[in-house]
Amino acid sequence: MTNITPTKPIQDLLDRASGINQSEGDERLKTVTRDLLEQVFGLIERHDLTEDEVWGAVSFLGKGAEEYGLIMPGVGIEHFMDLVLDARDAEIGIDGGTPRTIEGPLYVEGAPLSEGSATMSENEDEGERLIITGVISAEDGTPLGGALVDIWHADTRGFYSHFDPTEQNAPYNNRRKIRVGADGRYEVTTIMPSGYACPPDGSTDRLMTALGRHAARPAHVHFFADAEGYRHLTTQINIADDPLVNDDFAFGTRDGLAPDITRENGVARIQFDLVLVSNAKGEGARSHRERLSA
Ligand code: MBD
Ligand code: FE
Repeated sequence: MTNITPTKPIQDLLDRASGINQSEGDERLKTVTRDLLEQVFGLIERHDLTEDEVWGAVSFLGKGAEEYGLIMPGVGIEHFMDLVLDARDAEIGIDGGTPRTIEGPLYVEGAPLSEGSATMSENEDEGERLIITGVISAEDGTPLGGALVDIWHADTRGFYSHFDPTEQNAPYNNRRKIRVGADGRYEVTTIMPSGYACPPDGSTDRLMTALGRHAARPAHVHFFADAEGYRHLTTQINIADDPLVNDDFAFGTRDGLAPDITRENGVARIQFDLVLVSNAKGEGARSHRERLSA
């Protein structure tokens, strides 16, 4: 193992490469870039990486860039970010509310909005009928009238509208926004989703296979929730009886996010209440990541 990274010529190279000694440019970007490069230099030395390994990685990451939205959750970075946000919240005395969990890459802006309740599935899908109900409230239980929930999930084959390789999903199928009334209550009638599997032989699938892992998620339903004066919440519920419920390739399952399912007359029901935290101690806005808008 070589160890030239700490030497003066390499430290100078890092300064020059990151623009750290230039007066122009963005200070924070320079600082982070310098550190990133130093980590990469260190990595190359620590593991005696060969030229072929370095270029192989670059070419994988280049091709994988198209699937970065799947690779990020797959390698746990998106879940790690949730844990970091939790820790930052704890530092400013915020620890309540419904737990956050990963957004994933398959949200689409602009779903139809309705008041109080919605039917989510437009396609003829021979699945199990599923009704999800709940109340959006503050930590003290006060219903948050006027709050907005934005809900999205896959179909019975695990495909999402706008990302369906078979193009059988109508636009915004299984995507709805609901504005709740004074009682804070929402209700959606939909069809039980299936779990998601990464596109076969795509970068993420290949990476997971190379790591000896699988590339699938348990069935789940995504939620955004927002109310005036409250922190944004990004979360999901997992379908509790899915065999992968505790083996999600994206690490999205958290305590409190796999509610009980009751079944009667061929209809599955899930109650999922969302508790939002006041923004008095911190804004807690939704991330500004790139999102598809159809
Ligand atoms: C999904 O549906 C998803 O929610 C995540 C996080 C990753 C891949 C597919
Ligand atoms: Fe998903």
